[in-house]
Amino acid sequence: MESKKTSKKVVTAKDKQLENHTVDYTDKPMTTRQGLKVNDTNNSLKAGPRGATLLEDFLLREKIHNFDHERIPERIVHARGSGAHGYFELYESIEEYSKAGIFTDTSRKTPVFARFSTVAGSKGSTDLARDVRGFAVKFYTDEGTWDLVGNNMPIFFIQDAMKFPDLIHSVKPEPHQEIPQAASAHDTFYDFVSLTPETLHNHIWVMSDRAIPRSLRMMEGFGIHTFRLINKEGKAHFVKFHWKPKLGVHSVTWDEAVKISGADSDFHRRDLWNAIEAGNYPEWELGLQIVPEEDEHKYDFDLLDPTKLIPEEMVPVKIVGKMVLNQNPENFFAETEQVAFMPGSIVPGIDFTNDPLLQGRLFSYRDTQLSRLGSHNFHQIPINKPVGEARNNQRDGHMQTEIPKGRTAYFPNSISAGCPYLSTVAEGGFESYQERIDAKKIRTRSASFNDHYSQPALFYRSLSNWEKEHVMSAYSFELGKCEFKHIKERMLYLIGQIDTDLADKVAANLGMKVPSTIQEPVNQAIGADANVEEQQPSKKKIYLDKSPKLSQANTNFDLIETRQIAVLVADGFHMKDFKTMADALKQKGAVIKLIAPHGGSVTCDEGMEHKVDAAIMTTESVLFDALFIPGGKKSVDALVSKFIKFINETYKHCKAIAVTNEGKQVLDKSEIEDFENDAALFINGTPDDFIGAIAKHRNWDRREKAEKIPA
Ligand code: HDE
Repeated sequence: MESKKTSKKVVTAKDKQLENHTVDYTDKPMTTRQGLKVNDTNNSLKAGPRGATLLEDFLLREKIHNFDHERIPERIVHARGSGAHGYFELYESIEEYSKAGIFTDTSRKTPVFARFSTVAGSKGSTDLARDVRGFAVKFYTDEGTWDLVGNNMPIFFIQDAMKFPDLIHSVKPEPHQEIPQAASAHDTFYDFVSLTPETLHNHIWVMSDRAIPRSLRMMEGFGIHTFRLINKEGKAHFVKFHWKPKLGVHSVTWDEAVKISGADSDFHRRDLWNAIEAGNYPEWELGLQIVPEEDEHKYDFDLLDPTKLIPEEMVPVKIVGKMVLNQNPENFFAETEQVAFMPGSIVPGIDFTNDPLLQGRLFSYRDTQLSRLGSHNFHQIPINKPVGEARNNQRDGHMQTEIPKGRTAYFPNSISAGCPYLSTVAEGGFESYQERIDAKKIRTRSASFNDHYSQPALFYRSLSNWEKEHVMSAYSFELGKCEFKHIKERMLYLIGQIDTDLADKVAANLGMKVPSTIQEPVNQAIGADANVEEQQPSKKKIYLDKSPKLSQANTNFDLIETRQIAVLVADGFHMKDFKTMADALKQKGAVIKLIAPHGGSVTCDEGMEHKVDAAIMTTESVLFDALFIPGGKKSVDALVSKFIKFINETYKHCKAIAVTNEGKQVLDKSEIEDFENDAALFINGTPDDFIGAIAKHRNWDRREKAEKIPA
């Protein structure tokens, strides 16, 4: 991972462009919006000190008028998000597949802006909702802007854009009472899901740990749809896009998610911001799954069906480059809020397929910007501007900020010598891929889209035991929050189609039985005249026993960079113990936080003062990855009474714990019983042991004992 210490910050063409739009008020007098210097912004103009305010007060009117209009509509989905700038660089040219500059020119550092988001919640909702995460990247390429607007899960809930409003209406707060916020655990969502079995695959991912990431920097990203890459000869290959995080894919437990939502609902936003400010720039590698056009029908699933992934064991992911996020936005609203992603923004060398979900998205994103940003000139907002100039005859409208020269705004023209002029394909003009089409116009769903059970079952089979347990608990929690028995029954039936053992366990938690059949056809997501029998989900197939790449148990476990280590200290803590451990952790890039019974500072046994990062009353164990308690009798005595919950919880969430010397006495007072046989609990252990356990993220072998801890 690059860091400020080892690398110079890369300044991209987009950085320079944004600088021209950035305003800095340092050492400057306040003015009105018209540039008039202001001498009082605290008192309105009145008829006498206690008299009525005068209509004449243009200063009051301007200030209040602006305030009245500060808000814009939040995104209908993905309202809650956090963004950052950075760049993308290519490792080696893949010109045999794509002619895009971004995929052929290894000397470029293409500027990017990435925005990560939850889907269902409002702008101010918690970061830790159980939800899909958006993973949208805007590449400001020399040939125009390319937006790869993906998610942190490789598949989607529905197969056709026509169903998107239904899906979103079902998961959003119920319309009569606007409850619940940022949560799928309610009846309308499960009513829809249980009647629409194509949702099952994405849904089981949402029940998995993927839906509660430890950090936005520790999740994968996926373009989901099958796209096309086009080379210079016009030859196409199908492609699926993957983002692989350097730090691996890691999650928190549901119990932590619930508590983090209370302790710091900006947890992910803060984590991304802090990492970048500290120079720990997050990185993802871009990978491609490439399928020759000739192989389109070779698979047991349809490549155009967005509810299906291509297992990496069938088509490996070819890593082609990396994205580094190295700069926080200057202003949240101007950049993160106003950024407008559109899957329709592509560049020569990349093209669409007929995936019916993708096709619908091509319309929606441009359209929604109008109600969000208020003008079709939204591409002129600095964050949305391409790095090259945008030049055409599209004119006027609200908030035109450019002054196009000349007397023509049409094409063809002779008055302006045909400018702006067209480019041939050889000159970089965009040409759509010439796909051969020979079909009847028809409103239906392809029968090749009918397999809704095989891939959720593959996903579940591929998980480790601890992941499976989390999935089972998530289903139980979510369905336990539903009121309608018939909805829960339908869901149990469908879960049973994925895995009978899973369904039985969830049913037991609900105090119900898995029905052997259900009355109504489970697929209402078809037309009134459709052949219901033909369109029922097809039987589960097993074309791959397991796909190990789908399990987080097989992610990277070798880094502890940016991991947050809570060190519990009070006056008199043992400096030598502390320094040995802290130096080793810092050397590996971990972040040390001193947590004390009070704020201010504490004095170690060598008489030095140390600034406290957080007092116990302002923090919680769930905000940290691991815990260290150095020795020092006086310190430990002061900790014992105040930190028991912190320690119990750290243990309960299966995190690494190290104590040295008298530090053990704090553990003795906790609910932890078995110190000896725990691979992530160290009494006077070496820093290397502790570091190894932190890198493993969690000691899931502890989970049975951990569950008994009352925290
Ligand atoms: Fe989106 N989606 N979506 N979506 N989506 C939006 O566009 C939509 C879908 C995704 O950080 C909206 O600017 C339709 C799949 C992300 O600004 C809207 C359909 C995937 C973001 C919209 C889908 C996504 C959005 C709302 C079904 C993963 C946040 C605000 C046809 C591949 C981008 C906006 C950001 C945002 C529509 C399905 C990802 C309304 C109609 C599949 C990451 O246009």
